[in-house]
Amino acid sequence: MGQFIAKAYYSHRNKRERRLLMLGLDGAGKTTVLDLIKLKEQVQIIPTYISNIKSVQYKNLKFIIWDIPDQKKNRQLCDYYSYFNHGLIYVLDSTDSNRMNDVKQALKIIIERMIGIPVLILANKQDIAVMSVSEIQEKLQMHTIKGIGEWHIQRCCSLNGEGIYEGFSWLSKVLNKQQKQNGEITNDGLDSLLDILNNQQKLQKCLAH
Ligand code: G3D
Ligand code: MG
Repeated sequence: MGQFIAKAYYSHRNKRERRLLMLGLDGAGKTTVLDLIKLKEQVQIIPTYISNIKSVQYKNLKFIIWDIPDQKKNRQLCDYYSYFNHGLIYVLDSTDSNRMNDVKQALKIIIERMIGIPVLILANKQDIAVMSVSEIQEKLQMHTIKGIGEWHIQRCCSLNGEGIYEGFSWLSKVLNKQQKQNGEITNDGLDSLLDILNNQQKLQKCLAH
């Protein structure tokens, strides 16, 4: 089955593909963000049997996004992150000031593992927010994280789409700029993806705990 999945994946691959992780605490709005883009951009779900990996076309880029359900419960999944190393979309709930320390910790852990990765922070639920972007910026202290690359905090509301496209636009610009500087991205890390595909049981076990 692994071979079949890999074949299906290859057929969807193109040169401008970028593999992104989408993280955030439970309830932050990750799935809502992806559903919104899916509706507007006619998403094509990769025919793999891994849940929550979606392919989203955005302008000249194809994003392969892995929406990980609950990072806190799934620390073992960190082993699988390396394939999705072109960018990080971190969704946070702008109404949840009590958990900003958890967010700060989670960002630190992931960014220190993935030095220099561009980070788009979606400050979601701005329709009912209790924190503004400048307050969020103050709480997160992003510049103090070791190995931080380019980052941006985007205010947004994934219920009505406000700010989501501006955020993706920022990320596209950074990724296109990096491509100009570093040349076309090669298929590095493909082995890691195949590992993921071939270790379904192990992955499901991680997700279940
Ligand atoms: P997750 O995938 O990060 O766990 P979800 O989060 O996408 O499932 O969203 C959790 C809840 O937050 C959902 O409500 C969803 O509708 C809501 N939500 C997501 N984005 C926004 C937003 O921008 N504004 C507001 N007001 N709510 C939002 P339910 O009621 O289904 O739990
Ligand atoms: Mg979800």
